[in-house]
Amino acid sequence: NMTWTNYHRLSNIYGYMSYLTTTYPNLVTLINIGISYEKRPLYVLRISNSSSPGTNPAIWIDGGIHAREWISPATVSYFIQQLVEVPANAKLLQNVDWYIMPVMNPDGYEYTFVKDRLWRKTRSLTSNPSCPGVDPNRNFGYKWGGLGTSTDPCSAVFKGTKAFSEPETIATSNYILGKSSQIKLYLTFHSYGQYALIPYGYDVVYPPDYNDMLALANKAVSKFTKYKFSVGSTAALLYAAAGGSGDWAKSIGIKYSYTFELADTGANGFTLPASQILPVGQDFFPALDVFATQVSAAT
Ligand code: 0X9
Ligand code: ZN
Repeated sequence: NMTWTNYHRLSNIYGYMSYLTTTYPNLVTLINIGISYEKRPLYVLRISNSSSPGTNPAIWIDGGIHAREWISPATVSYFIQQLVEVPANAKLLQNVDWYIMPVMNPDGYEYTFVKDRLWRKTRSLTSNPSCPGVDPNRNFGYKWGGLGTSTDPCSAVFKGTKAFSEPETIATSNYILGKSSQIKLYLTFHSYGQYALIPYGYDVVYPPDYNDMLALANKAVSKFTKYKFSVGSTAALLYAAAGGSGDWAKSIGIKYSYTFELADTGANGFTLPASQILPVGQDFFPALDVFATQVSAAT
């Protein structure tokens, strides 16, 4: 019941995750890590061929932080399909566990189907009843409230009332923290612009191991044949924005943390035609091999 020729409602994506769990019980585990503001479950899929899952070095992937960026959940669920259902890709599971959350902001995602295609934020009540929602990518707890954030609930980059005010961001961060010694690499998928963004984004500040992070990102994007990505420091290449998940992942000690802005570069923007889901997914997938190789070599 899953395809990559159309964008799917949340129930379809969750249905596919639960189908995989039933069909491949030795490979796939569905983990409910919490509940959204509107009481939808927050699901992570663990893919592991290990007899004791949780012991291999791991890669975390999330999508759907921003509701309108539909290519993100579509691409992340394509990765799931490739990792689980294509036997030729089993080598990517060798000594690596994968934790994949296709839709971090399910309330916002559903809202883009039923009410407002260009909604970005969560759907929580704010101090202004006519302006719901917090920008989840301004709500993570590292340099929260700094540059590129707003205190105005009506803003698209409203930071919330405190770091991790949102059930979606606190559940995600708590889950990742619980696995932080296992998770060696953090990938978060957004659109659009075709960027591979390296921390930090809160300001033009480079981590001490920036060059390691840059080298791996360059190796990954060198696999792409169709879409050309720009690689660099978030704040230098894009703009300064504090409270992003990529900065937070780096701050808790995950050495490799990347924010990918998928296709396109603006022709369609957030409303990328569904005919590009497969091209985007297929072009990106070989980069996951680069990341898996890096993570498994480090141990
Ligand atoms: O502004 C954002 O949250 C991201 N761009 S988007 O168009 N998808 O909204 C970029 C986030 C970059 N990362 C950090 N600022 N840490
Ligand atoms: Zn985004």
